[in-house]
Amino acid sequence: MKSKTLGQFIIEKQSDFPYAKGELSRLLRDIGIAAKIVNREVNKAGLVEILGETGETNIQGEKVKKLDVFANDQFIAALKAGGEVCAIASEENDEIIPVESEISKNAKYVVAMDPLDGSSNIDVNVSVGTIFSIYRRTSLSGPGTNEDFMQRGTEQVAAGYIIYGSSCMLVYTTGKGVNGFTLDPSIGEFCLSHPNMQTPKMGNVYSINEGNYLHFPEGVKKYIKYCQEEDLVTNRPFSSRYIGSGVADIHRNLIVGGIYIYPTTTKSPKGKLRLLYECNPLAFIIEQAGGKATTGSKRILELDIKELHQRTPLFVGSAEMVDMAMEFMAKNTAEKV
Ligand code: AHM
Ligand code: MG
Repeated sequence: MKSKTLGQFIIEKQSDFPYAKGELSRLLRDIGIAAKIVNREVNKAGLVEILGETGETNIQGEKVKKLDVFANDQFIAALKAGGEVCAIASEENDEIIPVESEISKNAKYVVAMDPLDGSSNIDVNVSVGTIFSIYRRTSLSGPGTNEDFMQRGTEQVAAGYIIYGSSCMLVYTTGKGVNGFTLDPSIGEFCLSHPNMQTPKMGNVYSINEGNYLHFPEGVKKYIKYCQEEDLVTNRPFSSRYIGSGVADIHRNLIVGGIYIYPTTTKSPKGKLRLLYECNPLAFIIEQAGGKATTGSKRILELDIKELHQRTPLFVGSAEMVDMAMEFMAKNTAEKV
């Protein structure tokens, strides 16, 4: 039987939102369109002049890659053309992008995104991703403002990611479970391949950049040692798997069970990952799939946000593994975040 396309699925689910007039559905459709264009370019990246750096550095102090810029431009263009957003925040832009146009004058939503996550993997043919988060605007009219983005993760209306991997997948939630769609290149449509995704309560994979070990908090160091110990009952040692593309690492762990940690380090005392467009959307998805996402002591979705590019440590994945890692953190109270 042919599986449902993303478009068909979205229309069917619209009845979950009795007051919805189709705007959110159209917004998700716009994201799907940009994702297909980015996927096309990622697939032929070695053949066209799109690998490498632009020569610029972004607000995060990171070197900007050509594909970062391409993906950013595609998502912004699709969102603007769709007319459902009044502002966009992106990892690639220091400030928000207010949207002012005739078609967006009644737009209810704002979108925060990391257009191409896992930048260090772009040039080496390893999976990268896009992360997005959708909020209802809090301002009343006109182009959106910075304030529209200063909402807790619990206020997200929808969130998702696209993984440009051995196949291209779009995974999203609107707060009623998580569904995954695989791009069928023969028809150019995302088709429902992973309905109602649930992450195992317990897994045996841990994902962390162990090169930073010496700079980790004591609780994380002890948890890593715990993962490496031999114990038949708990099936340890666990396997270490770290791609360096957060979307790919978290997607794998979502399916097979595991924990992904990006803690504070002495180099990045607030953590590396950004709350608005990386941690909140990923946390929303993982919680909806039955997992947990915390800073090591607090729930990610309940954090207050004060800055667009605010960073936070992240412990995310199978609920029992996150609980255990948090216990190790709590025993080292000085390091609570
Ligand atoms: P990016 O948005 O600049 O790509 O940074 C986020 C990425 C995550 O995808 C990944 O898990 C992590 O940074 C890797 O960082 P590191 O190279 O420090 O391990
Ligand atoms: Mg990123």
